[in-house]
Amino acid sequence: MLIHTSKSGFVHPLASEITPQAVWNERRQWMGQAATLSAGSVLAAGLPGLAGAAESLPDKITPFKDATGYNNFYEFGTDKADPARNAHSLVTHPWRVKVDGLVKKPIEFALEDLQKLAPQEERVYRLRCVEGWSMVLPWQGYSLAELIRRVEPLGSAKYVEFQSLADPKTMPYVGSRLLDWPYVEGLRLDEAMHPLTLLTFGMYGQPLANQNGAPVRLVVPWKYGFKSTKSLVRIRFTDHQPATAWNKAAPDEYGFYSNVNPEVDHPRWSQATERRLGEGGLLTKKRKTLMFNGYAEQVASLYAGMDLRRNF
Ligand SMILES: Nc1nc2c(c(=O)[nH]1)N[C@H]1C(S)=C(S)[C@@H](COP(=O)(O)O)O[C@H]1N2
Ligand SMILES: [Mo]
Repeated sequence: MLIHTSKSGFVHPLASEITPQAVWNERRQWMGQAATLSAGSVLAAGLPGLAGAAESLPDKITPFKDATGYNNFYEFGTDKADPARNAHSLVTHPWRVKVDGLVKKPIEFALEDLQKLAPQEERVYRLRCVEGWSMVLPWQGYSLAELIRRVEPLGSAKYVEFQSLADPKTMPYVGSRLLDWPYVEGLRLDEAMHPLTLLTFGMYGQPLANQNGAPVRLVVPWKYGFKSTKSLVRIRFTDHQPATAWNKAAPDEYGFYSNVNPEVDHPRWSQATERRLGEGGLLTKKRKTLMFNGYAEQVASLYAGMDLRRNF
């Protein structure tokens, strides 16, 4: 079985087809054990460079009901239960995604064609919300780099902007003054090209639930959750840093980079620890937040020489 477990994250490719739920559940149990075991054996081996690992518990997949019942999707309300309650109104068929800006081959995809652009695989990623909770989800998709290579960015393209749908008829809070709509996020081109950056169509062996950003979203696992734009309709290549929704709303609180960093606090709270969804209640011991959410080995080099306190 092709499972590759690294010290700080785990990614395991599988057949391109989305697995039926029953088979998936069975395999999931096995995977959970494998993930736990390997975290244990790394500790037993006493490998260097793992400071703090002893205090971090092994990851388990977050229960489906937590992943689909506790969400941020402000287009559908600000309470964590609002997206699950309200996102049934989102219409995900037909769906188109435009890819344009500074590229040689701009294109508009029908969702079905975008889904088939590259083989999809399952990736188990941690996602850490800037508000202090986290989860571990089995996503399905392919590296965004697959798409980027096909549109051939021009030499002048330095950033990528991601736009969510903003349809006031189906998204009750679009038009409210919560944020400047549409929801926009951005990455540097090299961040967008990083193999961990996932163009995501499914989770738990199923198409994405509406509240999780159906029918296609981004997942950038080493950054705070708000960088992972839901319900994407446009991907645009630019020569300047995109003005992002949260950065515009509160520039001192939500920086453009927003890499998970336990040493750089949010102005209103510490980022040193997190609560894992599905792991008991408010009295359960918190987990240590890991640098780059545990993906430092893969992504730290993207930020070599950068002051991560200034570029928060
Ligand atoms: N369009 C859009 N995308 C969004 C958000 C949002 O409000 N609107 N919330 C973000 C935040 S703050 C987080 S933590 C994650 C949550 O993803 P999940 O609900 O699948 O856990 O989605 C991100 N993507
Ligand atoms: Mo978040």
